[in-house]
Amino acid sequence: MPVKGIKPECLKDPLGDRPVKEVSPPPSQLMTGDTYWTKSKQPDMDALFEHLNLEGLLSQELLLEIIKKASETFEAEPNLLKLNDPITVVGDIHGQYYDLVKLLEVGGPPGDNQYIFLGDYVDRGSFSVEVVVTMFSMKIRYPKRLWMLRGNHECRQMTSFFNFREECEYKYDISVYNAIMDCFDNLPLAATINSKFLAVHGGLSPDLPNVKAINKVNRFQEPPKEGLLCDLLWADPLEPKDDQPVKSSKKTSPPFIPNEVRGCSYFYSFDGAATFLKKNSLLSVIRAHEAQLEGYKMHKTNPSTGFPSVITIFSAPNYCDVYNNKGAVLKFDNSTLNILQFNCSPHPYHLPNFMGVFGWSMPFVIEKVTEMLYFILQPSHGSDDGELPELPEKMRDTHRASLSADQNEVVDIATRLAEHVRRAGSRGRAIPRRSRIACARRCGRWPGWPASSRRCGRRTRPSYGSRVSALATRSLRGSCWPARTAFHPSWTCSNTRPPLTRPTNCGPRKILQKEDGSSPSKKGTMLSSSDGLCAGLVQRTAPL
Ligand SMILES: [Mn+2]
Repeated sequence: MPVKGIKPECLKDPLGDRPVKEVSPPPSQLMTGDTYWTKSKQPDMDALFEHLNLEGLLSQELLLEIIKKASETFEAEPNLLKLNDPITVVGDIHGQYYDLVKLLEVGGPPGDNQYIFLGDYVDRGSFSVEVVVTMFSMKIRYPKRLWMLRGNHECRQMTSFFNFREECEYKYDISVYNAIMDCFDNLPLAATINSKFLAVHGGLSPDLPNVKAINKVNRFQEPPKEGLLCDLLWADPLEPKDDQPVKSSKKTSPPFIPNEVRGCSYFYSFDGAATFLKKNSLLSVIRAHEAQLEGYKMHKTNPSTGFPSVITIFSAPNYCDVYNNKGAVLKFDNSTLNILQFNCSPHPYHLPNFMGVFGWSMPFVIEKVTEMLYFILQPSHGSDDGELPELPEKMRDTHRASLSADQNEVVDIATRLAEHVRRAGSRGRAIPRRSRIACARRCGRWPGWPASSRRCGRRTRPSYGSRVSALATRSLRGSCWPARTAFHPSWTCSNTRPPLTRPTNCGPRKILQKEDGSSPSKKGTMLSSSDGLCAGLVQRTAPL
């Protein structure tokens, strides 16, 4: 049993031959209620972080207890939370536990600072379970200081399609997954901050005339493919196209158009957002749901308030380990909006789809054995024998004299095979042409291979290296890789998703100079909304 207050006991290294010594070995024991709960029956956050940082797991009993407690807390909350500053707003996390730890450092300790998370805690990254455990534990510890909204990934359909379900089954089992899904059904959907900002994962809906309507939704369910609940989780702001002439922006655009990128829900236009904001006396919609290179994006400024109509915040730096984007959080304090950016943190590596190293290396073995068998079974051409080089004299006289006739024959075959391989290689044809049927049979039998290699009629199979990278693609389950946007699983994939671009209207600097022409301060830039609803907007970069 681990003893309270003492560093978790780690796996031993009796021979001292671990190749990467600067990485601590994982804890040898599961965390149980004895070390997790303090005397006052609160989660011991320090002990939990220490355990999870080392890739420690929890006992299933404890994990289910945490999920149940958090679930009960969420269930008691309304669909629409009413919050006030000071508060820090956080966007998508996507299973990037080690970046969440960094985020909490940048934003300040969760007990001393109020936080609201806008959803998408799971999928994509390999540490979604750790993110969920941390978030739920913080919720239990600080129920009125930490708030969690539902994102479009917090549902059964997305987590089965992406990798969270697989991760739960790999690290724990399906009962843990089911308990987490039931808990996600209880998450609230949106929040108002200072009655001036609407915080939500995706955005607005044609079925949302006013914010109060959010409280009328039955949220305790798997989100449907359409309707208000779907739109709050899925909608995106419509971005004006670069080639669009300026004059057309004066015309009123339709408030909502179908969102073909996501395969469900809508794009809400600037006019749609501005109308909604005015009707509800709101200043801005703060949402997550879209990766941003700078970690945030200020969408089109509303001329009547001088404030961006929509702000996107994204808190998963170096998203999917490939985007090289910054993460950011918004800090509201004293009606001032601060943007804190942060970079990614190193994390342990997992093979795609939590594949074991044996499963991963199996295709290598099969490839080599197939190649070997092919050459052994290949009928030899008479002419080849004559062309084979003589064995070195020393080998013939000394070594081969000690072998039996059979053994000598084996050596002959091996020498001939080696020569075949050498010649085939020099002709650029390591693996000869094979019949379609044989290829189909062979490729079709190995479930670990990505779909592309099952396509037959290829002259040669793609190398294992390319199959491994294709597996990485499959692990992200996007049709193109890296997948730019999460799309509804019911959607048929194509390579038409929009690229991740540098925000065009993102700088508070830009907005500021447009609004009042004053020069930016050294620490950042200030923006005041014309009606004085929000005193300022400051951008600062956290020390990285
Ligand atoms: Mn999302």
